[in-house]
Amino acid sequence: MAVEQTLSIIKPDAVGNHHIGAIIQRFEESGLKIAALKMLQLSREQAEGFYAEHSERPFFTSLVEFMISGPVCVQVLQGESAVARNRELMGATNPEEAAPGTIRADFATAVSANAVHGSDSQASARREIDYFFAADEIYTR
Ligand code: DAT
Ligand code: MG
Repeated sequence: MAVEQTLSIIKPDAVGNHHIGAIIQRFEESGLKIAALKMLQLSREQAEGFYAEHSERPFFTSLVEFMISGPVCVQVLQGESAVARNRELMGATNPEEAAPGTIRADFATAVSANAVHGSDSQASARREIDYFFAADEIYTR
């Protein structure tokens, strides 16, 4: 096992439903450290660039509209196997398929409004962290 960093986003539905604190608590209680944290309103261009890998998918336009529908909370999580552990905490993309006790099972309302994003590999984590944070905004101690 190795210490990794991963990018997490609390999406506009969960921010709007006042779940920021409950979600961050799950990260911290699982041993994932918050190494960076910011709240921001994504521009359309930022959201399209972030989800560029999905640009040909039928849900791309609605995904971008959703991601810019309100502010998001973006954080870098750090810890042993952080990428996989965050995905476990999140649960399946579709909340109807998410295991009980996962963030998406408890806070998501639809596949299109599923409360959180998490990087799916160490390579995408590096790209996604760099997309939102400068090196001096990340506290690795
Ligand atoms: P994940 O967020 O679990 O990594 P993904 O990368 O496959 O899932 O898709 C990115 C986001 O796109 C997902 O969180 C919600 C949206 N999405 C995925 N599949 C969808 C679908 N069938 N209908 C509507 N939105 C979808
Ligand atoms: Mg994904």
